[in-house]
Amino acid sequence: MPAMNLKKRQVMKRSDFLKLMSGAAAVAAIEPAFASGTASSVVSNEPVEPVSIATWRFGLETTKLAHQHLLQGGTALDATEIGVKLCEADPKERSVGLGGRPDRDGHVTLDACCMDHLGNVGSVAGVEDVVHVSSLARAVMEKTPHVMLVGEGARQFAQEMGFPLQDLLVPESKAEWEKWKEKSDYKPVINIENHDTIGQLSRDTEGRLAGFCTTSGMAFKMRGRVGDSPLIGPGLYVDGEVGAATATGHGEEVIRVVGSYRVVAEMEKGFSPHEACKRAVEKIYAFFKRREAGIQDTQIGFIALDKNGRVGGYALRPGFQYAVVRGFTPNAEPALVDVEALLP
Ligand code: SD4
Repeated sequence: MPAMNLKKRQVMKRSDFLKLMSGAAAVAAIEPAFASGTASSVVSNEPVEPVSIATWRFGLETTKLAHQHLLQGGTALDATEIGVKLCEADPKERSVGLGGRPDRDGHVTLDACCMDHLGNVGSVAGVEDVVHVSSLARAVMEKTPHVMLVGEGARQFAQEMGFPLQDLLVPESKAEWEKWKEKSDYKPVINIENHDTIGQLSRDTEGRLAGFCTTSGMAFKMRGRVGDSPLIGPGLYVDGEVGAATATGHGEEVIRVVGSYRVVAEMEKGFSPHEACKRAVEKIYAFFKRREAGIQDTQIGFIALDKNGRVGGYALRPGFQYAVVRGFTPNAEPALVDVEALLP
């Protein structure tokens, strides 16, 4: 990282930072990293300001949890995984993990991926019976020679890795599906049906970036349909030397422009996270116009975090929000940000 960027960074003395840590275990957890200076892109011993950002209102809880972990010296990858798992385990969140809405045949199938600052990636798609598909994606990344497993093979891998298997269809989602079957009308409802994918990005105290994206995808999708969320490039992208981005909304449109990668590429050109997200949304809109496709049922939102800790977001339509928390204050409360939109 150029020295100039370091000056801009909000830093605190290492001794002060360690005082914030609770006990020897926490100190031990961060001490080796400070001592060895293993993070390739960090040239200072000062801790970097930790930041976590996540899509939608439930990000208030997931970023808070991640931030607490970051303050204890946790890695961006661990902290982000801990955050999104909270959402996956909540049966009231109807588009992520347990309680996710099923496909048109009544099967809940989950998609997830993760990426770290070094370019390690893992992904799973169309997985049944596994709540924590984020952790399964990470297991693909860390324990296999591959980067993506799908369907029955991913479920089998989960079983081999000791992930508990359980039915993910909760009565409320089943009832919604049965009601939907009366008409079988596939029509996403902006900011209601499509609002629950969680994409979360974090920067840890060594300046490392990581991200996760996890979802049950579009409600009542065709069996076998895969959206953007498990795809490295469209749903999530992290470049440890530039920044990270993730997407929510209508996956088919995000895939078309390789959305999250596009956001990171725009940041690499020098655009702020906000501007980079805006440019990706504008590209999606341009593709709609080019194809003369109907846009009325579509919502897309991007969030981004750059290497210097700046954050931003942008959406196709109003209603998208993200949660963000930063700094060295223990138990800091995340803020909820209403995102600017391209269309009224
Ligand atoms: C998908 N992008 O499967 C997901 C859905 C989503 O907020 O993000 N909903 O297309």
